[in-house]
Amino acid sequence: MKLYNFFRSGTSHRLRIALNLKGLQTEYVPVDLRTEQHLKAEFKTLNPQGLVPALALPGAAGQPGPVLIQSPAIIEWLEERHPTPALLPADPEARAHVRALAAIVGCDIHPINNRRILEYLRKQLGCDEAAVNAWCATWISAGLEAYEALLAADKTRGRYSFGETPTVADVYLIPQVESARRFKVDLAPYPNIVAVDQACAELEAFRRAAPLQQPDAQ
Ligand SMILES: N[C@@H](CCC(=O)N[C@@H](CS)C(=O)NCC(=O)O)C(=O)O
Repeated sequence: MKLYNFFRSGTSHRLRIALNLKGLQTEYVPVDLRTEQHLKAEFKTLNPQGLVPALALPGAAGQPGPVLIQSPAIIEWLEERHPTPALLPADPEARAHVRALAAIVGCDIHPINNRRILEYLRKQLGCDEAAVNAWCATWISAGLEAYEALLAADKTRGRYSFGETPTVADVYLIPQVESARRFKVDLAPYPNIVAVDQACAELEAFRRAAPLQQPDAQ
């Protein structure tokens, strides 16, 4: 499998964590967002949306296989194709809870702080860096505040966002915490999130997926 990704991309980071937790190896193919390689025709033949990550699967008899896009879809595919270790709990209500935690990050924080949105703020709306950072901090904080409240309310929670083993909630949360630090969001109001981040940092799967561990990190 070829993983088209960028070291500092949160969606790439979440997919790297999920792949590592499943014990799967991939060939790392860097797509540099800083030089807009993702917008070039070559990459758009893989993902017409021009966004990372993309996961190219091997085909039969040396032929190219399908290219999977959209990290939530790829992570669901991983869970279906490689069910062990499970990244979702068995109980349907618990699954809905874990998916909701992941969606706070995946649907409500990340999309509005994505590079192309920030570029629009800068170039079309004339925002300076202070305004862009304030935008990011506002929406990251709003999402983390809700995530923290859900962690605090879960009296049976273990070391991670749900239970005693990592789930897709952690897969989504940890890259968002990384990004929060980059945008200098104060994490002090989120002690449960900080504790989950520390628990995940003890796991090799999370450590190996970190942005600065990637071959294109500079
Ligand atoms: N919903 C997509 C979002 C992918 C996405 O936004 N990727 C970002 C990097 S984290 C990207 O390629 N951004 C390029 C840009 O905004 O120009 C997914 O989860 O895969």
